[in-house]
Amino acid sequence: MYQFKVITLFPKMFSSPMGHSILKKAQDRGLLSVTVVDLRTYCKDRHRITDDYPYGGGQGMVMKPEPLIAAIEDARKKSTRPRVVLLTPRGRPFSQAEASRLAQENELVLVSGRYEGVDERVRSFVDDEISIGDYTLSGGEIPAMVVIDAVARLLPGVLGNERSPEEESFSDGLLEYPQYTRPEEFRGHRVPDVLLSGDHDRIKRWRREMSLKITRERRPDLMRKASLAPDERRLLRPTASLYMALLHHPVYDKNKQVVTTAITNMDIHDIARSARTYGAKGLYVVNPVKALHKLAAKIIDHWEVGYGSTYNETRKEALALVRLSDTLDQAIIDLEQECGRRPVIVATSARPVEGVRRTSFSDMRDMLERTSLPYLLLLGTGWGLTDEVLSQADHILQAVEGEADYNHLSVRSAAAIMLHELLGTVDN
Ligand code: 9D3
Repeated sequence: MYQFKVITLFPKMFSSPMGHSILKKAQDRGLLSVTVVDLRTYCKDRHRITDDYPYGGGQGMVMKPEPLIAAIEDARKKSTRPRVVLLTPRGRPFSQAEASRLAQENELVLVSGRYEGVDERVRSFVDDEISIGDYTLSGGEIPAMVVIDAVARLLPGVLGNERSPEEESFSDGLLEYPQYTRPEEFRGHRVPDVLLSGDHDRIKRWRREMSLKITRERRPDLMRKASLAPDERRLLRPTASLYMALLHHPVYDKNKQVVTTAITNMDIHDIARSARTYGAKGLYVVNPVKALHKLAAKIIDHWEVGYGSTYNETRKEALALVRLSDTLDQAIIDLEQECGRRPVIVATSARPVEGVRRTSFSDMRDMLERTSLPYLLLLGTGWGLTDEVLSQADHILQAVEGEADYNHLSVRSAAAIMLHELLGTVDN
C-alpha cells in the first residue's frame, strides 16, 4: 500500500479533499493511505511556536527549523526509506513525469510550509523540493494535495481497469481530444458525425487528429516535446512560407544618408545557402542598379549553368532560390503573384527603433508554425533598413544581439541566426 504522509500546520485542510471521490475510494479499498501530521505536536515549547522573525529583518515570518526537522526525522524513523519532499515556490516544477517518478516510491512524505517560507537549513533534511507552478499561494497545503492527487491516479488499481492513465492527456504529451455525451444536438451544436458512425478505426484517427490540432494551436511548446509518429512530425514544420529579401536600396550609410550598396558575391552565396538549409522558399536580391544585376546574374549563372554548376551541385541548389529585383515593391508584387496573396512584411534592424514593439523570435516562430501565409523577411545591407521601410513593415523582428557592448554582425551572420531562431530544429 502506497503511503502519503503530510506534515502541516493545517491538518484540517486535508479532510475534505482526501475524503471524496477517487482518493476516498482508493483509501477505502486499501490501495493507499494518507496520514496527516500536525506540525504543532512537534513543538517543544509551551506556546507551540512554529515561526519566528527573519534574521536580517524584512517582511513576514519564517518557519522555525526545529519542529519541522523533528517531524521529518520522526517520519523517516517510522518507515523504510520514504521520499521526503518540501513544497516550495523555489522547487522543481511539478509535472506528469515527476508524478510518474513519485508513483514508483512506496512512501512519500510531503512537507507543507506556511508564512513567507521555511528556514533555509530545512532544505538539507529533505530529498526534493517541488513547486506546482509560477504563482503565489498561501502555503504548501494545496500543492501537497495536488501532488497526492496526481500521484494517486497513477497507482495500480486506483482508476480501475476501464480508464488506464496511459490513455489520458499528457501521457503522450498531447492535449485531450474533444468529448461529447448525449444529447446528439444541444442548442444547435451537433456531435460530430464521425463519433456516431460506429467506425472505431475512423473514430480513433479523428481523435488523434484533433489532439494534434488542438495541441499545435494552443500549446506549441507541448507539441515540440510530444512523442509523434514519423508521419506526424511534419506538423512541427512551419506551415508559412518564409521568403527573404536582401535590400541594397533603400538603406543607410554610416552618416544615415539613404544610399544604394553594391551587391557582394559572398552575401548572396552565404545567405542563399542559409536559406536553403533552413527551408526558406526564396531570396530576393533587391538592387535598382542594372549594371549590378548583370554582376549578380553572372554570379548566379556561373553556379546555375556555367562551370560552377558541375563543379558544385549543392551550391547550385542554394543559388536556385535567388531572384533579382529592382525594388522592394517589385519583389512584393512578384511574391503576391506567386502566392496568391500579399506577404506579411517582417523588417529587421540592429539599430534601436523608437515607438514600436518588436516581435520576438518565438512569437514569430509561433506565427510561422500556425499560419499558411507567405512571410517576407527584409534584411538591410550597409547601415541597415531605412526608417521608411521599417515603418511600412507589419512586424519588426527582435534584433540579433549578444550581451557584449558591441553589435556589428555581418548581414549574412545575422540572417543565419534569424533563420535558426525562426526555422531551426528544436530539441525534442
Ligand atoms: C516573497 C517571496 N515569496 C515567494 C514567491 C514568498 C512565499 C510566498 C508564498 C513563500 C511561500 C509561499 C507559500 N507557497 C508555497 O508554500 C508553495 C507554492 C506556491 O506558492 N506556488 C506554487 N507552488 C508552491 S509549492 C509551495
